Amino acid sequence: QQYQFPKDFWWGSATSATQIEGAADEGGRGKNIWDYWYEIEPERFYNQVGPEYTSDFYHRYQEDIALMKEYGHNSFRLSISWSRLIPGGTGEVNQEAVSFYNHVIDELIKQEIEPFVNLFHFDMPLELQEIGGWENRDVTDMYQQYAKTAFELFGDRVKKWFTFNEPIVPVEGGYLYNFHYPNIVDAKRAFQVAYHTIIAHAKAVKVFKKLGIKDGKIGIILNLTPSYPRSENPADKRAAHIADLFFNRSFLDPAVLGYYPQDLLDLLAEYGHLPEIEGDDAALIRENTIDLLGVNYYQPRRVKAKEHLPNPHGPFMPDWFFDNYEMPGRRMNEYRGWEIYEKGIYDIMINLRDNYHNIDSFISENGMGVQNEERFIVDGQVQDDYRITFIRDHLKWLHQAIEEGCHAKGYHLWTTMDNWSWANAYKNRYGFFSVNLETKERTPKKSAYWFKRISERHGFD
Ligand code: BGP
Repeated sequence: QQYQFPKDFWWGSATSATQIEGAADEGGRGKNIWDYWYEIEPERFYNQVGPEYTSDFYHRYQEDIALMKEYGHNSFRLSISWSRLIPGGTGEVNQEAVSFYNHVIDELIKQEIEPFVNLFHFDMPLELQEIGGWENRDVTDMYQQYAKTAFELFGDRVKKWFTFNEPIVPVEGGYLYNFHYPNIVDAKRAFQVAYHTIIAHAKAVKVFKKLGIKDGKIGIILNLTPSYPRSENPADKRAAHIADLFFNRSFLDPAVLGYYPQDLLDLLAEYGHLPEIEGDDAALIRENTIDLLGVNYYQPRRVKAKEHLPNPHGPFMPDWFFDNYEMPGRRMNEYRGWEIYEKGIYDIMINLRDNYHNIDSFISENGMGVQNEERFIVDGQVQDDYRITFIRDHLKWLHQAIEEGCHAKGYHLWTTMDNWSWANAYKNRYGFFSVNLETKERTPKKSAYWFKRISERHGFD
């Protein structure tokens, strides 16, 4: 066949705890910021549906894992809910949570599906947000303790670990652009949050390496958005470079290379926005780089030089330095409003090969959100040919990257079954399996059958 992938390629899908578990008041789980935000501002959530209303993986994990097996998954990403494992974020470990995650992990292994476990997916325990969240450096120590607890409890069976999913998103959402709690607009605080996230990450990597988990790999999952300039003119290129520094390299460089881009530090220093740094931090970051990078890719960023200069008295924002730009003729996922540009996945991989010592990586999220997907149901099944095309076209570019020597090891779709997604709740459906939200019944979409075939054949024509 034309698109042959390696025999040990990881085929699967990705989820996160808050988006699938449900059982928010069960099993001794503490509250996280999403429970709280929904309590105080339900109108921010699409159709006012909150995080307690999910596909109920907490009770249905056996059925879900059986579906993954049946539809060709050899790997699956989930996250641990910090506030379930350690309610309040620090102190006693919740034994009911230990037992739940043990059952899930054992069931996956029994079905020969490798668990990929992430420690933090946007779900800060409420008590820790109340003492400042990632702005408070003490929280990085509490996170390190949480990570250590998880490694010790599950590291005998879980070999692929991730410290964070898309750590730039809580920075953007919570401290710059108003779509995550605590929805503050303050770049100085945003950069402190970003910086402490890297410190927390490095501390977790350090403890992981110290524990010496047999065959264990530690990584981070980043949403990389290639930043394409409108033109080759220097002002457009500089705008794209700065967007890349803020939104990609602020995490990619320290996590993979062990240091921040000097251009980024210079820029922040020039505007008086460097975060507070402690003496040994540089060594901590340098000595604790990752083994494996998860790449979430949905869409690129198109950038042009700023047309209207910002008000120098207004608050400092990353977009002082660039304007987003809608490329004429771009193709859109009209059901979600995001650009579709499959080659972005290849450009990311080539960049990792050439500038990030060809680190082992995989696509940890890629997918197509669709509003009102019920309209595509025929005879009880979602006919998601658009999703099949989307996945296939991205896989073709990933295949090309592998042919050219990139160390891309797998592909996980976002997501397994349709899930609750932050403020968008159930607006955009992404899953291989649709979920009837009343009865919780799962139904494989057409794409699930297609994916089973390609994972069994390790590729397609
Ligand atoms: C990614 C997140 C996921 C999920 C996905 C889809 O950025 O890691 O948690 O939310 O985006 O997002 P949405 O439902 O807003 O389309």
